[in-house]
Amino acid sequence: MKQEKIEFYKGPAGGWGALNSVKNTLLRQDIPLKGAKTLLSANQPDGFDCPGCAWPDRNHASTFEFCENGAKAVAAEATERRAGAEFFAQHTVADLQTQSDFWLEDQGRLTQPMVYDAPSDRYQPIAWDDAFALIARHLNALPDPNQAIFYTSGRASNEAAFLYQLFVRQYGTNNFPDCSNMCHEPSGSGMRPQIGVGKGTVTLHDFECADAIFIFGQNPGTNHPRMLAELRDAHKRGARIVSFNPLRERGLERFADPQNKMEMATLGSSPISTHYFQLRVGGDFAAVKGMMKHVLEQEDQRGGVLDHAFIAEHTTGFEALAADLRAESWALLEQESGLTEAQIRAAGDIYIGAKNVIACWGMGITQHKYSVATIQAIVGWLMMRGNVGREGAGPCPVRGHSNVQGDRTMGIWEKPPAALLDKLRDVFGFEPPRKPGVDTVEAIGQMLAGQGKVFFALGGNFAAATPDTYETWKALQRCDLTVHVTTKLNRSHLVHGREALILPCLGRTEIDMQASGAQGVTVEDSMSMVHLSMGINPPASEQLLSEPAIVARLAAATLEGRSNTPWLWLVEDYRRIRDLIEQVFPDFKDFNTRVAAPGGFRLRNTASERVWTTASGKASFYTHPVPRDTPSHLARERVRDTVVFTLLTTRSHDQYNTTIYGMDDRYRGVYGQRRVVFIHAEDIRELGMKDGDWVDIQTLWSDGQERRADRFKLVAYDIPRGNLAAYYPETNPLVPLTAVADVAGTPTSKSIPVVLVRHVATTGAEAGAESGATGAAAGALA
Ligand SMILES: Nc1nc2c(c(=O)[nH]1)N[C@H]1C(S)=C(S)[C@@H](COP(=O)(O)OP(=O)(O)OC[C@H]3O[C@@H](n4cnc5c(=O)[nH]c(N)nc54)[C@H](O)[C@@H]3O)O[C@H]1N2
Ligand SMILES: Nc1nc2c(c(=O)[nH]1)N[C@H]1C(S)=C(S)[C@@H](COP(=O)(O)OP(=O)(O)OC[C@H]3O[C@@H](n4cnc5c(=O)[nH]c(N)nc54)[C@H](O)[C@@H]3O)O[C@H]1N2
Ligand SMILES: [Mo]
Repeated sequence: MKQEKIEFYKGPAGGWGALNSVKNTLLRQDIPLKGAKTLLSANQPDGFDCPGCAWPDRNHASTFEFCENGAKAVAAEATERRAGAEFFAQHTVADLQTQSDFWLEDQGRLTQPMVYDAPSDRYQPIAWDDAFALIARHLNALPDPNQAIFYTSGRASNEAAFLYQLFVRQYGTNNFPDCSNMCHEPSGSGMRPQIGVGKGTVTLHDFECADAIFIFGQNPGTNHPRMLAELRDAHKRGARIVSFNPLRERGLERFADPQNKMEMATLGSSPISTHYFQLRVGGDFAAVKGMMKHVLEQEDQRGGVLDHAFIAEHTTGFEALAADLRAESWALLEQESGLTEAQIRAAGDIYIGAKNVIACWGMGITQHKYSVATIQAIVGWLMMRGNVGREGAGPCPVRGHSNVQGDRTMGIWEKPPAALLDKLRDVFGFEPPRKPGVDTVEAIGQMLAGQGKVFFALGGNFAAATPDTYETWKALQRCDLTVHVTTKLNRSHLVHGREALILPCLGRTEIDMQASGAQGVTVEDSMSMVHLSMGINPPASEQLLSEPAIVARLAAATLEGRSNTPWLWLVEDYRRIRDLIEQVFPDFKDFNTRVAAPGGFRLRNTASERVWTTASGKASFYTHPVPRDTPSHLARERVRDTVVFTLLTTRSHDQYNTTIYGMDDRYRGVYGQRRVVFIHAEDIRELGMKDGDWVDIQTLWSDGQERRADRFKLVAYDIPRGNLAAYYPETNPLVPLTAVADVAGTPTSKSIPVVLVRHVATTGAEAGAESGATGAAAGALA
């Protein structure tokens, strides 16, 4: 294992550091040559869509767009390593539970379907048909289809997702928790009633025309590296790039483009942010409200600031908002945002000085109790100067998983609109269930209550990604059957129901051969561009099935004699699935033809045309009070005679959600370790501790239940006082199931009230726990 160290990173984001890191990743996966070929195909006209993030690429036609973390995502899938039947014969599940999340995925690609055998506590091979029969038997034995839960992770293609929702609704439930519930759900919940669409309205072209780009709570250098090139270009044009983030993220500061020979040769780099506001965790609502107040005051003083024509013609609610803003106190806004009035006014002046403004946001905005209100404030702030539905301007929630937006478009939605259900009824001739289903957090509650009997996951890592880890594990273990469609071994396969299946599938980089030939699938990126993705590598094993094939065969087995959908015929040629998608969703008119064009096509986005499909037919300004009961508010108060901190959980540079690629977080200067907690130097002193000391983190929550994550190293960091940051998923045991965003139900993983206690070493073998993630705690359950 690499040496642990903490060392300030002097380089820019990207640059040689990125190239070096990719080289090491390929070597680790034993794939120097094939890896390189695979990488060249990502986001190319005839290649596959990068399984990394949902940031769009330029027409799928540019020269090779290098992206370090995209390369890591591809390499993880194209690895030469395999975890087949022999691997499972060698290890009991109890054995595997003691391994780290990093180790589990590092065993390589799964090669054949496996079923859990209780007497030997091992997974054993099972034939595909037997696996489908087993699931069908369980599903058909349930007294109520709502006792089955169907999770989706956002890598699933449109074709897989469409078939899946159709199957599950024919089976009889809307129980569709998905990763989006933990991610951008508040963006949809906030914007849909407000402007009629739950997606961003901007395109890459708008980025070329923006005069100011505000980035709230997002770390593109790690999570959407291709966005940096866009920001760098905007900066060069003279656009203002304004970041709001409690941490000083390297990718928001400087960037060297690995594509730029000059920058690489001279070790040059370009600045990204022109302004950086280091607000406190959860302070965005107050900061945005402050900017709105400033805009209004400027209008009152000198006029010509608001877009009166837009407000009059297109919106409702402005008068109420204006009255509320006028009455708002600067003292409260300062206290809650952690910024000074002068700083907020300065940010407001940048906004006023820019003709076209884009607002981007990520998990730093969505994973809070007041996320929906904050998003509605951001959109309202944009609307004050007509920055919605106009070239160069608009809201841009930057999605995570590469097809999470498409999955929702396809109907992976636990609260489906009646219009979607009516359409499914008309096209497929069945009566879809009308009762809303459960989201991710509700699903855990349902399983805990013994009312969730079958848990099926199309991808993802439910056991590690969700909050309140040990409660979630109990929930999964109460099921009669847990099933995971997956590419690699992960925690969720080891925390299983009475019976359990692992169903290995093709990855997006692989050739998907069906009766009519090699198939492409479609995905929708963060800017509503829909395009084809064709795998180019031979499958990791001959026994893998594609996700659409798995869903179709499961549907045929479960609904035998009850469904008139020709499941098996559909997967012979995915164009047939796309024809059905077109029948259900009019926006996909001429789907097969349009998606064949290079770069695909953009789905209609009514808000970007200033057509408001809302209840009032207009866009709405909402008035929300500044929250006073956030953990930040508690911060720096003393409870049990110690300081209460607000903990945010985030991603390191070497991970993809629960998939840990390595133990470094280069841009934050952390090497060879993950159990660190970033903290202000003065706070360390106040605790009577020193940099590098070990602490246990404990949650303060009203239910009095103990929640803790032990043995984290204090790292003095440039972070506001009273705030802490640590990596997910290690910190998920700290997030209470009941800590969710208003309206959206998203776990508040960016604001957990915690206290720090000095760690007392108990065993000499603790170093083993260092290797990452929830693995170390697995024993706690047994
Ligand atoms: N390489 C890689 N790429 C990924 C992923 C990955 O894990 N690895 N995950 C994918 C997924 S599913 C998603 S959703 C996205 C996630 O991408 P991001 O949205 O960037 O998610 P996080 O890493 O959680 O980082 C959130 C940022 O918000 C800041 N922040 C935290 N709290 C606050 C706050 O209260 N206010 C403000 N203003 N900022 C705050 C943090 O300091 C951090 O910079 O990335 C996607 N792309
Ligand atoms: N504390 C805390 N918790 C969080 C977050 C946070 O910031 N803080 N972020 C939340 C967010 S934004 C998200 S999106 C969720 C992520 O939640 P999930 O989407 O459930 O988790 P992932 O880690 O992305 O899933 C990784 C697994 O997907 C499987 N996989 C990979 N590729 C494929 C494929 O092509 N097909 C199939 N079937 N399986 C595949 C692999 O087995 C891999 O182990 O986590 C959430 N949880
Ligand atoms: Mo996400």
